[in-house]
Amino acid sequence: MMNFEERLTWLRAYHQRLLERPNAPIEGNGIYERYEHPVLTAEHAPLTWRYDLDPKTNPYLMERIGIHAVLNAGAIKWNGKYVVVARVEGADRKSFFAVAESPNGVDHFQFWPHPITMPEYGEPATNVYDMRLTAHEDGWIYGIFCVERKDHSAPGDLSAATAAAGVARTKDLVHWERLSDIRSGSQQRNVVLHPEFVDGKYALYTRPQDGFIDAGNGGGIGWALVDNMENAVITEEKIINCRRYHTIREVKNGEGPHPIKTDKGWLHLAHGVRGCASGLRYVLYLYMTSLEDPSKVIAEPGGFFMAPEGDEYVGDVMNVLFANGWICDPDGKVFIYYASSDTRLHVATSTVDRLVDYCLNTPADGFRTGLSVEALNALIDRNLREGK
Ligand code: M1P
Repeated sequence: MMNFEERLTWLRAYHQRLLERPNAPIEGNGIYERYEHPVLTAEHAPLTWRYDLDPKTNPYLMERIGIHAVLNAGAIKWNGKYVVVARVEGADRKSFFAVAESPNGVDHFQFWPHPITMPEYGEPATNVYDMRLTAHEDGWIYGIFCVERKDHSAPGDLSAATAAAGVARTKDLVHWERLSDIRSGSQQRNVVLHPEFVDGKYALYTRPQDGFIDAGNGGGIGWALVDNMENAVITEEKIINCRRYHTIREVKNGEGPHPIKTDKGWLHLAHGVRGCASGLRYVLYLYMTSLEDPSKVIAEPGGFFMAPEGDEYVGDVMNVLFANGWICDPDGKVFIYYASSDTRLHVATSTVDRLVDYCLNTPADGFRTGLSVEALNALIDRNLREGK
C-alpha cells in the first residue's frame, strides 16, 4: 500500500492522463462518426469531489464520496467552448448537475470546480436529472429537467414517485434562478423548450405520462404553447410524434435536445423505447418538422439512428442510448452527446447536411414486414440497374 503522498501523486497522474486522453473518430455508416472513448465517465469527476485530501483526516487517502456515473447531458456552445451540463450520479443514487467543458467538443472535457447548486422549488426534490438547455431568443438560457419526488398518495408503495418538469434559467451557467415547475394535467418528463417564440408564446415539447415510469395513455412527444416561463401552465397539448405498435418507439419516446434549425426544416433528435425479453431497449432516432409550423412533422425516417454497440450495451441500465444534448457549429458540424446504459457520456459527430439527407432519404417505417421488403427491393433494383 502506497503512503499518502505516493498515493496522491499516483491519483493525480492517473486522473490527468484520463482528462488529456485524445479521442479519435471511428469510420462507420457514413451518417455519423462514433469516437474511440467516452468523453465523460465517473472517473472524470475531480479528485476534490471524491477524496478528503488532508492526511490528518484521511490518512489512508480513501475515497469518501463515490461518484457512480456521468450521463445524459444538456449541451451548449458557450464562450467558444463545448459545454455540457451532465447528470452526475453519486454512489447514493442521487443525481445532480455539473458543468464540464472541452476546447474541441470531443476530448479534454473537464468539470468546473463545483457542481451546480440548483435552488429548490416547492417540496425539495428527491432527484433531478436530464437537463435540456435552450438559449432562447428572449436572452435567457433555460434548463428544463426532470424533478422526482416521493408520491405521498401511495404511502404503502416504497417506490412510488412523481415526475414533473423543473425549470431554471441562467446567464452564466453558474447562477440559476429556479422558476415554477411546469403545471400540467399529467406527469411530465423529457420536456424541452423550443428556442424561438411561436405565435408570441413559448413552445414546449412535452412527454405526458400516466405514471412515473409508464407513459400509459401518453401518446408520445407532445407540443404545447405557454404564455410565460416564470409560471408555465400547459392547458392544451397535442401529440406530434406518436408511439406506435411494433416500432422502435412502441413503449415510450421523448424529445432529446431542442431541434436544430436548418434550411429544410427543424431537425429533431429523440429516443424511442421498446420492450423485449431483456427489458426496455432505448435507441435514438431523428425526425424533422416544418419551419412554418414546428409542430408539423415533415420527415420520419424509419428505424433507429443510433443503437447501443459493443461496450455501450453494458452499464447500470443495460441496452440504453439516451441523448439530451447536441451542439451545431456555424460550419454545420454537429456534436451529438449521448449516454450509454445510464453510465457514461459519448460523442458522435456529423453535419447538418448529412443528417438532413438521412431524414429526407431514409425510407419511412411502413409498419409491416412486406413494406420493409418492398423498400429494400427498390434500393437493390436501383443499384443493380445501374450495374453497381
Ligand atoms: O434508464 C433509461 C432512461 O429512463 C428514463 O427515460 P424515459 O423517461 O424516457 O423512460 C430517464 O430516467 C432517463 O434518465 C434514463 O436514461
